[in-house]
Amino acid sequence: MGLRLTGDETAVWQAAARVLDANWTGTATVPSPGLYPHQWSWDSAFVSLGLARHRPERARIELLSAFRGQWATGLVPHIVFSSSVPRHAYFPGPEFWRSRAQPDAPRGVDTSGLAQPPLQALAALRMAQRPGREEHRAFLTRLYPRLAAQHAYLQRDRDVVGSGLVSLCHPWESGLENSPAWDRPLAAVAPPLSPYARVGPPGEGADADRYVSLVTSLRDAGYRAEYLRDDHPFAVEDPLFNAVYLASTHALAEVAELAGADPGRHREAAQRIHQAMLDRLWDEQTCCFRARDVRTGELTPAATIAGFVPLLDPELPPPVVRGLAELLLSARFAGATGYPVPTCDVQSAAFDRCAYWRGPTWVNTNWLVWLGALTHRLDAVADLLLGSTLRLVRQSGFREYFDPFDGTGRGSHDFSWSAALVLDLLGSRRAP
Ligand code: 9WN
Repeated sequence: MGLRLTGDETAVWQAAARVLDANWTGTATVPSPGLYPHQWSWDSAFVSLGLARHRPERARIELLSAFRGQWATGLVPHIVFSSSVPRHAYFPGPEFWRSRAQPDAPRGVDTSGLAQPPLQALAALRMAQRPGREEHRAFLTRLYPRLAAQHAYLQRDRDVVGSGLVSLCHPWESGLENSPAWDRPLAAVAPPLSPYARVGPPGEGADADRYVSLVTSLRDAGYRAEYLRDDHPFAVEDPLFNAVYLASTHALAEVAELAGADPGRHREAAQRIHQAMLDRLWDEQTCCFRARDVRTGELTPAATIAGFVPLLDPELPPPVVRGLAELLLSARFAGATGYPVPTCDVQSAAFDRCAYWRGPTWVNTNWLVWLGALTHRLDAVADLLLGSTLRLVRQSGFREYFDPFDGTGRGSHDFSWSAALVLDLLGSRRAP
Protein backbone atom coordinates (compact mmCIF):
# COMPACT_ATOMS: atom_id res chain seq x y z
CA MET A 1 0.00 0.00 0.00
CA GLY A 2 3.05 2.29 0.16
CA LEU A 3 1.85 4.12 3.27
CA ARG A 4 3.62 4.73 6.52
CA LEU A 5 1.17 3.21 8.99
CA THR A 6 1.84 2.21 12.57
CA GLY A 7 1.40 -1.46 13.50
CA ASP A 8 -1.91 -0.60 15.05
CA GLU A 9 -3.07 1.26 11.95
CA THR A 10 -1.98 -1.65 9.77
CA ALA A 11 -4.25 -3.92 11.82
CA VAL A 12 -7.15 -1.46 11.37
CA TRP A 13 -6.42 -1.32 7.63
CA GLN A 14 -6.45 -5.09 7.29
CA ALA A 15 -9.66 -5.43 9.30
CA ALA A 16 -11.36 -2.78 7.12
CA ALA A 17 -10.22 -4.53 3.94
CA ARG A 18 -11.68 -7.80 5.26
CA VAL A 19 -15.08 -6.15 5.81
CA LEU A 20 -15.14 -4.86 2.23
CA ASP A 21 -14.12 -8.24 0.85
CA ALA A 22 -16.85 -9.98 2.87
CA ASN A 23 -19.58 -7.55 1.77
CA TRP A 24 -18.66 -7.70 -1.94
CA THR A 25 -21.28 -9.51 -4.02
CA GLY A 26 -19.34 -9.76 -7.30
CA THR A 27 -20.75 -6.57 -8.80
CA ALA A 28 -21.24 -4.27 -5.81
CA THR A 29 -20.92 -4.02 -2.04
CA VAL A 30 -23.93 -4.31 0.28
CA PRO A 31 -23.98 -1.87 3.21
CA SER A 32 -24.56 -4.74 5.63
CA PRO A 33 -25.55 -8.26 4.54
CA GLY A 34 -28.15 -8.78 7.29
CA LEU A 35 -29.80 -5.37 7.53
CA TYR A 36 -29.30 -3.81 4.08
CA PRO A 37 -28.80 -6.60 1.56
CA HIS A 38 -29.12 -4.52 -1.66
CA GLN A 39 -27.10 -1.69 -3.25
CA TRP A 40 -27.64 1.82 -1.89
CA SER A 41 -26.50 4.74 -3.98
CA TRP A 42 -24.52 6.86 -1.52
CA ASP A 43 -23.21 3.83 0.39
CA SER A 44 -21.86 2.53 -2.89
CA ALA A 45 -20.09 5.82 -3.66
CA PHE A 46 -18.52 5.90 -0.18
CA VAL A 47 -17.45 2.29 -0.60
CA SER A 48 -15.84 3.02 -3.96
CA LEU A 49 -13.54 5.50 -2.19
CA GLY A 50 -12.25 2.78 0.11
CA LEU A 51 -12.05 0.23 -2.68
CA ALA A 52 -9.95 2.70 -4.70
CA ARG A 53 -7.28 2.27 -2.02
CA HIS A 54 -7.66 -1.46 -1.68
CA ARG A 55 -8.89 -2.97 -4.95
CA PRO A 56 -9.01 -0.25 -7.66
CA GLU A 57 -10.61 -2.47 -10.30
CA ARG A 58 -13.51 -3.21 -7.95
CA ALA A 59 -13.84 0.48 -7.17
CA ARG A 60 -14.61 1.17 -10.83
CA ILE A 61 -17.07 -1.73 -11.04
CA GLU A 62 -18.78 -0.54 -7.85
CA LEU A 63 -19.24 3.01 -9.07
CA LEU A 64 -20.49 1.97 -12.50
CA SER A 65 -22.85 -0.63 -11.10
CA ALA A 66 -24.97 1.97 -9.28
CA PHE A 67 -25.85 3.27 -12.76
CA ARG A 68 -27.41 -0.07 -13.76
CA GLY A 69 -30.46 1.33 -12.02
CA GLN A 70 -30.41 4.77 -13.68
CA TRP A 71 -33.77 5.88 -15.08
CA ALA A 72 -34.22 7.54 -18.49
CA THR A 73 -34.90 10.77 -16.58
CA GLY A 74 -31.34 10.56 -15.19
CA LEU A 75 -32.45 9.59 -11.65
CA VAL A 76 -29.89 7.39 -9.91
CA PRO A 77 -32.22 5.57 -7.53
CA HIS A 78 -31.20 5.24 -3.93
CA ILE A 79 -31.68 1.45 -3.96
CA VAL A 80 -30.89 -1.05 -6.72
CA PHE A 81 -32.43 -4.34 -5.63
CA SER A 82 -30.60 -7.60 -5.95
CA SER A 83 -32.73 -10.35 -7.51
CA SER A 84 -30.92 -13.05 -5.55
CA VAL A 85 -32.07 -11.73 -2.15
CA PRO A 86 -35.37 -13.09 -0.75
CA ARG A 87 -38.26 -10.64 -1.26
CA HIS A 88 -38.99 -10.23 2.45
CA ALA A 89 -35.34 -9.48 3.35
CA TYR A 90 -35.86 -5.70 3.24
CA PHE A 91 -38.92 -3.51 3.45
CA PRO A 92 -39.91 -1.64 1.35
CA GLY A 93 -38.87 -4.00 -1.43
CA PRO A 94 -39.45 -4.03 -5.21
CA GLU A 95 -43.16 -4.89 -4.95
CA PHE A 96 -43.65 -1.69 -3.02
CA TRP A 97 -41.75 0.69 -5.36
CA ARG A 98 -43.05 -1.03 -8.55
CA SER A 99 -40.35 0.61 -10.66
CA ARG A 100 -40.92 -1.71 -13.61
CA ALA A 101 -44.37 -0.24 -14.09
CA GLN A 102 -42.73 3.12 -14.85
CA PRO A 103 -41.84 3.79 -18.48
CA ASP A 104 -38.64 5.64 -17.50
CA ALA A 105 -37.27 2.98 -15.16
CA PRO A 106 -34.74 0.40 -16.40
CA ARG A 107 -36.11 -2.93 -17.59
CA GLY A 108 -33.80 -5.59 -16.22
CA VAL A 109 -33.58 -4.48 -12.61
CA ASP A 110 -35.83 -3.32 -9.76
CA THR A 111 -35.11 0.00 -8.11
CA SER A 112 -36.54 2.56 -5.71
CA GLY A 113 -37.77 5.90 -7.05
CA LEU A 114 -35.88 8.31 -4.77
CA ALA A 115 -32.45 9.93 -4.95
CA GLN A 116 -29.69 10.12 -2.32
CA PRO A 117 -26.85 12.66 -1.95
CA PRO A 118 -25.16 12.53 -5.40
CA LEU A 119 -21.61 11.66 -4.38
CA GLN A 120 -20.71 9.76 -7.53
CA ALA A 121 -18.92 12.54 -9.47
CA LEU A 122 -16.89 13.48 -6.40
CA ALA A 123 -15.94 9.83 -5.87
CA ALA A 124 -15.04 9.40 -9.56
CA LEU A 125 -12.74 12.41 -9.48
CA ARG A 126 -11.03 11.32 -6.24
CA MET A 127 -10.48 7.93 -7.83
CA ALA A 128 -8.96 9.54 -10.90
CA GLN A 129 -6.47 11.35 -8.68
CA ARG A 130 -4.91 7.99 -7.73
CA PRO A 131 -2.12 6.54 -9.89
CA GLY A 132 -3.12 5.06 -13.28
CA ARG A 133 -3.86 7.94 -15.66
CA GLU A 134 -4.88 6.08 -18.82
CA GLU A 135 -7.20 3.65 -17.02
CA HIS A 136 -8.87 6.56 -15.30
CA ARG A 137 -9.39 8.45 -18.53
CA ALA A 138 -11.10 5.48 -20.16
CA PHE A 139 -13.25 4.95 -17.07
CA LEU A 140 -14.27 8.61 -16.80
CA THR A 141 -15.12 8.76 -20.49
CA ARG A 142 -17.52 5.87 -19.91
CA LEU A 143 -18.98 7.31 -16.72
CA TYR A 144 -19.27 10.96 -17.73
CA PRO A 145 -22.56 10.78 -19.74
CA ARG A 146 -24.23 8.95 -16.85
CA LEU A 147 -23.02 11.50 -14.32
CA ALA A 148 -24.09 14.36 -16.59
CA ALA A 149 -27.58 12.82 -16.90
CA GLN A 150 -27.80 12.39 -13.11
CA HIS A 151 -26.98 16.07 -12.57
CA ALA A 152 -29.30 17.22 -15.38
CA TYR A 153 -32.15 15.32 -13.66
CA LEU A 154 -31.46 17.02 -10.32
CA GLN A 155 -31.37 20.44 -11.94
CA ARG A 156 -34.40 19.94 -14.19
CA ASP A 157 -36.78 17.81 -12.11
CA ARG A 158 -35.79 18.33 -8.51
CA ASP A 159 -35.33 22.08 -8.17
CA VAL A 160 -39.03 22.40 -7.38
CA VAL A 161 -39.17 26.15 -6.71
CA GLY A 162 -36.53 27.27 -9.21
CA SER A 163 -34.19 28.31 -6.39
CA GLY A 164 -31.08 26.60 -7.74
CA LEU A 165 -31.25 23.94 -5.01
CA VAL A 166 -32.63 20.41 -4.99
CA SER A 167 -35.66 19.82 -2.76
CA LEU A 168 -35.85 16.46 -1.06
CA CYS A 169 -39.22 14.79 -1.42
CA HIS A 170 -38.61 12.24 1.35
CA PRO A 171 -36.37 11.96 4.45
CA TRP A 172 -34.86 8.82 2.89
CA GLU A 173 -33.37 11.03 0.19
CA SER A 174 -31.25 12.83 2.77
CA GLY A 175 -29.48 9.65 3.89
CA LEU A 176 -30.18 10.90 7.46
CA GLU A 177 -33.78 9.82 7.63
CA ASN A 178 -34.78 10.42 11.25
CA SER A 179 -32.75 13.63 11.65
CA PRO A 180 -34.54 16.26 13.77
CA ALA A 181 -34.33 18.49 10.67
CA TRP A 182 -37.35 16.63 9.24
CA ASP A 183 -39.53 16.72 12.37
CA ARG A 184 -41.53 19.80 11.37
CA PRO A 185 -41.98 19.17 7.66
CA LEU A 186 -42.87 15.56 8.41
CA ALA A 187 -45.42 16.52 11.07
CA ALA A 188 -47.27 18.45 8.36
CA VAL A 189 -47.69 15.28 6.28
CA ALA A 190 -51.03 13.58 6.94
CA PRO A 191 -50.49 10.11 8.47
CA PRO A 192 -52.10 7.15 6.69
CA LEU A 193 -55.60 6.20 7.85
CA SER A 194 -54.39 2.92 9.30
CA PRO A 195 -50.79 2.37 10.39
CA TYR A 196 -48.42 0.30 8.27
CA ALA A 197 -46.36 -2.43 9.85
CA ARG A 198 -43.54 -0.67 11.66
CA VAL A 199 -40.37 -0.48 9.59
CA GLY A 200 -36.91 0.95 10.08
CA PRO A 201 -34.53 1.23 12.99
CA PRO A 202 -35.55 2.07 16.55
CA GLY A 203 -36.24 5.73 17.11
CA GLU A 204 -38.33 6.28 13.99
CA GLY A 205 -41.63 5.44 15.70
CA ALA A 206 -44.71 6.73 13.94
CA ASP A 207 -42.57 8.56 11.35
CA ALA A 208 -42.24 5.24 9.58
CA ASP A 209 -45.92 5.44 8.65
CA ARG A 210 -45.35 8.79 7.04
CA TYR A 211 -42.25 7.49 5.22
CA VAL A 212 -44.37 4.78 3.64
CA SER A 213 -47.26 7.07 2.89
CA LEU A 214 -45.00 9.65 1.16
CA VAL A 215 -43.63 6.95 -1.15
CA THR A 216 -47.12 5.63 -1.84
CA SER A 217 -48.28 9.08 -3.02
CA LEU A 218 -45.17 9.58 -5.12
CA ARG A 219 -45.44 6.13 -6.69
CA ASP A 220 -49.16 6.53 -7.42
CA ALA A 221 -48.33 9.81 -9.17
CA GLY A 222 -45.85 7.95 -11.41
CA TYR A 223 -42.82 9.60 -9.77
CA ARG A 224 -43.55 12.62 -11.97
CA ALA A 225 -41.67 15.92 -11.62
CA GLU A 226 -44.94 17.92 -12.00
CA TYR A 227 -46.44 16.10 -9.03
CA LEU A 228 -43.34 16.81 -6.94
CA ARG A 229 -43.47 20.45 -7.88
CA ASP A 230 -47.17 21.11 -7.42
CA ASP A 231 -48.69 18.59 -5.00
CA HIS A 232 -46.25 16.55 -2.96
CA PRO A 233 -46.49 17.55 0.73
CA PHE A 234 -42.78 17.16 1.61
CA ALA A 235 -40.27 19.47 -0.11
CA VAL A 236 -37.18 20.50 1.82
CA GLU A 237 -33.84 21.99 0.74
CA ASP A 238 -31.18 20.22 2.76
CA PRO A 239 -27.66 21.62 3.29
CA LEU A 240 -25.98 18.19 3.23
CA PHE A 241 -27.61 17.01 0.00
CA ASN A 242 -27.04 20.35 -1.72
CA ALA A 243 -23.44 20.66 -0.49
CA VAL A 244 -22.67 17.21 -1.90
CA TYR A 245 -24.50 18.21 -5.10
CA LEU A 246 -22.29 21.32 -5.30
CA ALA A 247 -19.04 19.45 -4.60
CA SER A 248 -20.00 16.84 -7.17
CA THR A 249 -20.89 19.55 -9.70
CA HIS A 250 -17.38 21.02 -9.32
CA ALA A 251 -15.98 17.49 -9.69
CA LEU A 252 -18.17 16.90 -12.74
CA ALA A 253 -16.62 19.91 -14.48
CA GLU A 254 -13.19 18.31 -13.98
CA VAL A 255 -14.43 14.90 -15.03
CA ALA A 256 -15.85 16.52 -18.20
CA GLU A 257 -12.43 17.96 -19.01
CA LEU A 258 -10.69 14.64 -18.42
CA ALA A 259 -13.28 12.95 -20.63
CA GLY A 260 -12.81 15.52 -23.40
CA ALA A 261 -16.22 17.21 -22.89
CA ASP A 262 -17.11 20.85 -22.27
CA PRO A 263 -17.08 21.69 -18.53
CA GLY A 264 -18.76 25.12 -19.02
CA ARG A 265 -22.33 24.26 -18.02
CA HIS A 266 -21.16 22.41 -14.90
CA ARG A 267 -19.14 25.43 -13.82
CA GLU A 268 -22.21 27.65 -14.29
CA ALA A 269 -24.35 25.19 -12.34
CA ALA A 270 -21.82 25.20 -9.49
CA GLN A 271 -21.98 29.01 -9.27
CA ARG A 272 -25.79 28.87 -9.06
CA ILE A 273 -25.80 26.24 -6.31
CA HIS A 274 -23.09 28.05 -4.33
CA GLN A 275 -25.05 31.31 -4.35
CA ALA A 276 -28.37 29.66 -3.55
CA MET A 277 -26.87 27.81 -0.57
CA LEU A 278 -25.72 31.10 0.92
CA ASP A 279 -28.92 32.98 0.06
CA ARG A 280 -31.36 30.32 1.20
CA LEU A 281 -29.74 28.02 3.78
CA TRP A 282 -27.17 30.14 5.66
CA ASP A 283 -28.65 31.52 8.87
CA GLU A 284 -26.51 34.47 9.89
CA GLN A 285 -28.24 34.82 13.28
CA THR A 286 -27.15 31.40 14.46
CA CYS A 287 -24.06 30.97 12.23
CA CYS A 288 -25.31 27.71 10.83
CA PHE A 289 -26.67 26.19 7.61
CA ARG A 290 -30.20 24.86 8.12
CA ALA A 291 -32.73 23.03 5.98
CA ARG A 292 -35.51 25.11 4.37
CA ASP A 293 -39.04 23.77 4.14
CA VAL A 294 -40.11 25.14 0.77
CA ARG A 295 -43.80 24.50 1.49
CA THR A 296 -43.78 26.94 4.45
CA GLY A 297 -40.70 28.96 3.45
CA GLU A 298 -39.24 28.46 6.96
CA LEU A 299 -35.79 27.31 8.02
CA THR A 300 -36.02 24.26 10.26
CA PRO A 301 -34.94 24.98 13.85
CA ALA A 302 -32.61 22.01 14.36
CA ALA A 303 -28.83 22.50 14.10
CA THR A 304 -27.50 19.18 12.83
CA ILE A 305 -24.36 17.70 11.31
CA ALA A 306 -25.82 18.47 7.86
CA GLY A 307 -25.10 22.16 8.53
CA PHE A 308 -21.33 21.56 8.44
CA VAL A 309 -21.19 19.71 5.13
CA PRO A 310 -21.25 23.02 3.13
CA LEU A 311 -17.59 23.28 4.18
CA LEU A 312 -17.13 21.21 1.02
CA ASP A 313 -17.77 24.44 -0.94
CA PRO A 314 -14.31 25.79 -1.81
CA GLU A 315 -15.75 29.29 -2.29
CA LEU A 316 -17.42 29.61 1.08
CA PRO A 317 -16.70 33.13 2.44
CA PRO A 318 -14.09 33.13 5.26
CA PRO A 319 -16.49 34.52 7.94
CA VAL A 320 -18.89 31.64 7.20
CA VAL A 321 -16.04 29.12 7.47
CA ARG A 322 -14.95 30.65 10.80
CA GLY A 323 -18.53 30.61 12.14
CA LEU A 324 -18.94 26.95 11.22
CA ALA A 325 -15.60 25.94 12.73
CA GLU A 326 -16.50 27.69 15.99
CA LEU A 327 -19.88 26.00 16.21
CA LEU A 328 -18.37 22.62 15.35
CA LEU A 329 -15.78 22.87 18.12
CA SER A 330 -18.23 24.32 20.65
CA ALA A 331 -19.93 22.48 23.52
CA ARG A 332 -22.93 21.98 21.23
CA PHE A 333 -21.05 19.55 18.97
CA ALA A 334 -17.45 18.30 19.18
CA GLY A 335 -16.56 20.16 22.39
CA ALA A 336 -19.06 18.23 24.47
CA THR A 337 -18.30 14.71 23.31
CA GLY A 338 -15.36 12.33 23.60
CA TYR A 339 -16.05 10.83 20.16
CA PRO A 340 -17.18 13.63 17.85
CA VAL A 341 -19.02 14.65 15.79
CA PRO A 342 -22.55 14.04 17.09
CA THR A 343 -25.16 14.27 14.35
CA CYS A 344 -27.30 16.70 16.34
CA ASP A 345 -26.63 19.66 18.64
CA VAL A 346 -26.23 17.99 22.07
CA GLN A 347 -27.97 20.93 23.73
CA SER A 348 -31.08 20.54 21.60
CA ALA A 349 -34.19 18.87 23.06
CA ALA A 350 -34.21 16.60 19.99
CA PHE A 351 -30.75 15.17 20.76
CA ASP A 352 -30.67 11.45 21.59
CA ARG A 353 -27.27 9.77 21.98
CA CYS A 354 -28.61 6.37 20.87
CA ALA A 355 -31.10 7.19 18.13
CA TYR A 356 -29.59 6.74 14.69
CA TRP A 357 -29.31 10.22 13.07
CA ARG A 358 -30.53 12.16 16.13
CA GLY A 359 -27.21 12.22 17.98
CA PRO A 360 -24.82 9.29 17.36
CA THR A 361 -21.53 9.80 15.55
CA TRP A 362 -21.25 8.24 12.09
CA VAL A 363 -18.14 7.58 10.03
CA ASN A 364 -19.61 8.97 6.79
CA THR A 365 -20.65 12.33 8.25
CA ASN A 366 -17.24 12.60 9.94
CA TRP A 367 -15.61 11.90 6.57
CA LEU A 368 -17.67 14.59 4.79
CA VAL A 369 -16.83 17.22 7.42
CA TRP A 370 -13.18 16.08 7.42
CA LEU A 371 -13.01 16.67 3.65
CA GLY A 372 -14.69 20.06 4.12
CA ALA A 373 -12.17 20.98 6.83
CA LEU A 374 -9.28 20.05 4.50
CA THR A 375 -10.86 22.16 1.74
CA HIS A 376 -10.43 25.23 3.99
CA ARG A 377 -7.12 24.24 5.56
CA LEU A 378 -8.77 23.77 8.93
CA ASP A 379 -6.06 21.24 9.74
CA ALA A 380 -6.77 21.02 13.47
CA VAL A 381 -10.43 20.24 12.76
CA ALA A 382 -9.48 17.66 10.13
CA ASP A 383 -7.04 15.99 12.57
CA LEU A 384 -9.71 15.92 15.27
CA LEU A 385 -12.16 14.17 12.94
CA LEU A 386 -9.60 11.69 11.70
CA GLY A 387 -8.43 10.89 15.23
CA SER A 388 -11.97 10.53 16.58
CA THR A 389 -13.00 8.23 13.73
CA LEU A 390 -9.98 5.97 14.16
CA ARG A 391 -10.52 5.75 17.93
CA LEU A 392 -14.13 4.76 17.34
CA VAL A 393 -13.38 1.87 15.03
CA ARG A 394 -10.39 0.72 17.08
CA GLN A 395 -12.52 0.60 20.19
CA SER A 396 -15.81 -0.68 18.78
CA GLY A 397 -15.15 -2.09 15.30
CA PHE A 398 -16.77 -1.05 11.99
CA ARG A 399 -20.17 -0.46 13.47
CA GLU A 400 -22.96 1.41 11.72
CA TYR A 401 -22.94 4.28 14.26
CA PHE A 402 -21.56 5.14 17.71
CA ASP A 403 -22.43 6.76 21.02
CA PRO A 404 -20.75 10.18 20.82
CA PHE A 405 -19.93 10.27 24.54
CA ASP A 406 -18.37 6.88 25.20
CA GLY A 407 -17.86 5.43 21.70
CA THR A 408 -20.11 2.38 22.20
CA GLY A 409 -20.87 0.81 18.81
CA ARG A 410 -24.50 0.55 17.71
CA GLY A 411 -26.52 -0.77 14.79
CA SER A 412 -25.13 -3.36 12.45
CA HIS A 413 -21.60 -4.82 12.61
CA ASP A 414 -19.11 -4.79 9.72
CA PHE A 415 -20.79 -1.84 8.08
CA SER A 416 -19.29 -1.19 4.66
CA TRP A 417 -18.92 2.59 4.58
CA SER A 418 -17.38 2.61 8.08
CA ALA A 419 -14.67 0.29 6.77
CA ALA A 420 -14.26 1.97 3.37
CA LEU A 421 -13.93 5.51 4.67
CA VAL A 422 -11.40 4.45 7.29
CA LEU A 423 -9.28 3.13 4.40
CA ASP A 424 -9.63 6.49 2.68
CA LEU A 425 -8.75 8.39 5.88
CA LEU A 426 -5.69 6.24 6.53
CA GLY A 427 -4.68 6.36 2.88
CA SER A 428 -4.97 10.17 2.77
CA ARG A 429 -2.53 10.65 5.61
CA ARG A 430 0.48 10.88 3.35
CA ALA A 431 -0.71 13.85 1.30
CA PRO A 432 -3.70 15.53 2.88
C1 9WN B 1 -33.45 3.72 3.88
C2 9WN B 1 -28.19 1.85 3.78
C3 9WN B 1 -29.06 3.03 4.16
C4 9WN B 1 -28.27 4.35 4.19
C5 9WN B 1 -29.03 5.49 4.84
C6 9WN B 1 -29.56 5.03 6.20
C7 9WN B 1 -30.41 3.78 6.04
C8 9WN B 1 -32.44 3.06 4.82
C9 9WN B 1 -33.18 2.40 5.98
O1 9WN B 1 -29.63 2.74 5.45
O2 9WN B 1 -31.54 4.10 5.25
O3 9WN B 1 -32.82 4.15 2.72
O4 9WN B 1 -33.78 1.35 5.74
O5 9WN B 1 -33.16 2.92 7.09
O6 9WN B 1 -30.29 6.06 6.81
O7 9WN B 1 -28.18 6.60 4.97
O8 9WN B 1 -27.95 4.72 2.89
O9 9WN B 1 -27.04 1.82 4.58
